[in-house]
Amino acid sequence: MITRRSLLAGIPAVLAAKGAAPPAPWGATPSPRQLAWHDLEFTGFLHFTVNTFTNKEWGYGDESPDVFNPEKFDADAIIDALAAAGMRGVILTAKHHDGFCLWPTKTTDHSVFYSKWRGGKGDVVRDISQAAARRKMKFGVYLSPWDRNNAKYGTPDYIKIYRQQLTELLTGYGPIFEVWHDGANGGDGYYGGAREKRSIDRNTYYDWPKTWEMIRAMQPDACIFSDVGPDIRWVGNERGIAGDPCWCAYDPVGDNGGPASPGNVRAKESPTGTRNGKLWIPAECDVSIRPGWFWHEAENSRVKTPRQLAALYYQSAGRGADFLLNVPPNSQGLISAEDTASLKGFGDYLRATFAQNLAARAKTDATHVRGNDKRYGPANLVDGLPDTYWATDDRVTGADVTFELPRPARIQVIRLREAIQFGQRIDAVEIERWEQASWQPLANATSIGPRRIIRLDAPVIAQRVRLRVTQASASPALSEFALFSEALSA
Ligand code: FUL
Ligand code: CA
Repeated sequence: MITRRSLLAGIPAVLAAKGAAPPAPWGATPSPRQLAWHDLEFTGFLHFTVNTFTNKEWGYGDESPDVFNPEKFDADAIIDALAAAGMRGVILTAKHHDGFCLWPTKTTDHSVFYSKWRGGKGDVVRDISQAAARRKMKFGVYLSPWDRNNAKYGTPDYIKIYRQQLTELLTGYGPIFEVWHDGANGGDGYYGGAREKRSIDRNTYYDWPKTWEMIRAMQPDACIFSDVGPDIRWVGNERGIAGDPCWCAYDPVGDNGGPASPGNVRAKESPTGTRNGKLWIPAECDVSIRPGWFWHEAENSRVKTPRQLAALYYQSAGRGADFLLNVPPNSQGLISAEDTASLKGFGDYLRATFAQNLAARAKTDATHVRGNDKRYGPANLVDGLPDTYWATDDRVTGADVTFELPRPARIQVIRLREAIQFGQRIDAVEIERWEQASWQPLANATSIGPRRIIRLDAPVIAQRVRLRVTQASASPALSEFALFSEALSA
């Protein structure tokens, strides 16, 4: 009898398999929850609390809950303003350093429940999470570890309270995509009337590993953000600017060279990450649309313009980080007209610029294709599909792809994406255009990762473009090469 086994016997495994196997992952690789987070690219931050009414950036914790009274609070209007900019997620300060909770928590009387707002029946966390869900935006929470109101702050009892607050937030408001732990910690505060300075040991006080285990159990898909990850790292500045290069791998080190923890990190490495690092902890760029994190009337004329937001987008999302833009609701509980206009202008710019990939119908040709197998061919770079990629054989770490566009095009923005499920493999690329019978340099870049967007100083006209992978730590695997002409509005 002829069996399948006997037919295959003696045929080398590579030939017996259908085509070449995908590349083996190299170095640190993202988890599924991190892959989903990378796809968000641009998210919003809402800083909102008693400070919005007291004109402060850091509340002392002695505010009367009644000062919180956003009479026209409209979660749908807030979410609409963020969605108009193209944001795909939103993170709310459920509790800032003042300790005032925007939901009716059972853990403290410093909350909306004890305010006159909506007769104590209001719940900002509920309303924002539901409005986000209606708009298909992901919802996340910021819960300040430092609590300047709580009498127990500095004792082990406060850690129980903090975890109880997290439990309320992570079990009561649907799916959470990101949990944000601020590094600012300790110092003076109201502390239940003690009005004193309290210092904690940043490495040990919070027992973060245990808290993170609890978050995993309650919301396994949530990414945990802090100065040191474990899923997402702070980029090391509050200006919204990632390093260049910006590696997704990052092995954090404490201020003094010892172990790192939230609030204790050697921040000079945060913008770039660690080439060859063991852990995949990509950067997030948090920055405010205004000078302050909270709304202040005096800053209404200092809202960043669409042009400034576009520059930040290229310096954050364009370097493979996520762009987290803070837009603080005002004391009425709405996004001010200045911010709304700027968000809309920036959203229009993004939509117009990235609407059409000029390379989408290009003819592609590569110097190397993995196993000469079409499944890894260069057409995968321009098919608009995130899961298909061009790859080379394992031993090939330098290769070129040419793109022949149907007609000459005006190009100003170039976007590349690696197939990061296999790690961040590429160290450097060059991009050229064919001009006057030779290849002329157009742009170059180092780290790519989930995204590299290059904005040229001025538009160029080109019909033939060449991508050269000039340095790679492992055979390249890229899922996208796209060309755009920039919208003029920003
Ligand atoms: C900082 C905080 O102290 C600011 O108030 C703000 O929340 C910013 C995002 O993080 O560390
Ligand atoms: Ca593709």
